[in-house]
Amino acid sequence: MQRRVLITAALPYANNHPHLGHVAGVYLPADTYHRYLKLTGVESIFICGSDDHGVPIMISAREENISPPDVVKRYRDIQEKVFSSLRIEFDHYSGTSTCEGHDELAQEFFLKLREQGDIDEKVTDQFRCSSCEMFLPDRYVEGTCPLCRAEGARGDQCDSCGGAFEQDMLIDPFCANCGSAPELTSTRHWFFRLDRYEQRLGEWLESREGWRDNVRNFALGTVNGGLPARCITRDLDWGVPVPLEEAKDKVLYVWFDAPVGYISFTREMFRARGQEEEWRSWWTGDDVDIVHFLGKDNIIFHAVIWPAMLLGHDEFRLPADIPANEYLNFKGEKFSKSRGVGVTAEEILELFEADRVRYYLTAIAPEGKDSSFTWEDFIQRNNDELSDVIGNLAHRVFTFTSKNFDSKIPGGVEESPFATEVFQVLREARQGWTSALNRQRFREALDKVVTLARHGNRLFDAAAPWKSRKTDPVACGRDLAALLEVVHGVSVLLLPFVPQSAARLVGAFEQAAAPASEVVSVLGERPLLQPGQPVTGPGIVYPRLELPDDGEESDSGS
Ligand code: B3M
Ligand code: ZN
Repeated sequence: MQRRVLITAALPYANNHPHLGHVAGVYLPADTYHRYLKLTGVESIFICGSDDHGVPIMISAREENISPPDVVKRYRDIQEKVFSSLRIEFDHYSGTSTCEGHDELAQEFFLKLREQGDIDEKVTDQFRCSSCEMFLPDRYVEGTCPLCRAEGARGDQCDSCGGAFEQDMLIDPFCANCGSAPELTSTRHWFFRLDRYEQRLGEWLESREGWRDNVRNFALGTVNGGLPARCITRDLDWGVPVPLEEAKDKVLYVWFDAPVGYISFTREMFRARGQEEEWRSWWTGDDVDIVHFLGKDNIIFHAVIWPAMLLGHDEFRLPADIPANEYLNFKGEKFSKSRGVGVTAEEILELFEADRVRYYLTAIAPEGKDSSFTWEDFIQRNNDELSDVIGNLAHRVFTFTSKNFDSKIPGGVEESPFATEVFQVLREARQGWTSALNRQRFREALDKVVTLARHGNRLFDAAAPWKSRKTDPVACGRDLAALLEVVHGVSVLLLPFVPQSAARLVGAFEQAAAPASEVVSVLGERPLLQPGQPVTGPGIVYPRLELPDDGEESDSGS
């Protein structure tokens, strides 16, 4: 049975500008994977949207004196614009506060779990600020650390000594929002009994083959360490209402409703297309692999808590894979818009084409470990690889064809040791590329393409068609036809990574080859270009780049 794939990318909070760390770790790999699947004929959908609930969004709204939906709208527009400039193309981009039926589905999860005894109630004491009229989540109550006496401890932890303690132990607590002293106030909350899922989660995680070690080991370690009940309600007025009479002023914890968005957004998309029930087959079908892309700080939610919710709800499939990435850093620090560390997607896109950004972020993808963005490296990888290896190969082969063969595919690839070598190199590249992409190893897959192009340049040098043109025109045409096959192969294999520029390269072969989706699985198996058909090189696709002014400054340490 042909498999279908449902791809999700972690829902960005609707209060920040996507930075390159998010793009490199989550959205770009998910989009590349989606493009790869489509190119190879696998039916797949790509779902995302904004994570609209939670305290930070409420606080942003208060600070700016606007409503949470206004904050959400503003950031969702920014997100959609950034994603579309990067050619990250979702099949549906929604949002947890606007998606039709989202609240109800999240509530259904809550009620189902509660019915089967997975949810406990408890009354606890929490800080409440009477001037802000709200209970204060941990990061909004500050004070002096009871352990080391440092100021600036937050909620239940202290950054100075690294200690953790109960909220009510803080000395001289004050509301981070308005500065007044909060009062301990008792309040009732609902807790998800994760311990009831420990065994099933453990067995399931044990059986996950091919998952990234960081994801599986971390999740297994968490489960094996025992899962305490987690509070899944909050005293806030922004979020999905808790569906109980006795919890009128409470909402579901943002991490309880957010992953449900993956399902509610899928349903919304199909309903908008007039396919009322189609969503269900994507969430229940045995033939569907659900793949969640995310950053490492989200592993616990996707590999432990969300699967427990799905097991409890007992209707939808568990994720087939969770390719979580490590972090992309900027000068050794985590990207952070609020702390002014790094580059936002908007900033870099003002200076460079999307494909240049996509190329570099894939080339340094933080797959197995953290990686680091620097401007020098950005320029260098683009120049050394895209310009000097790939662009150069394409340019010299197209130019030679236009000058000497009237821009037509020469008379066919014939058997020759040279052609044999070319086809072997092409086949190996395609196989390596496929295997890496099936394992979501984007960096490795891209490297296969660059290596193929490098090989192509060496083969061009070895064939020296500028010499054989005079001494043996037949051999010259035969070798050039084989080299054109390499350029075509490189162009097709680049499509998922740098879609716009690769499409220009592939476009050169429009009349000489079948569409990329038809040839991608047979690259290197046989000649794919029709002799006598025109090929029109697109000119210089990857001109060399120069360091931007502020890039130089920001990396020279000045
Ligand atoms: N909103 C993203 C983050 O932690 C978080 C993902 C939700 S995915 C269901 O930055
Ligand atoms: Zn306050």
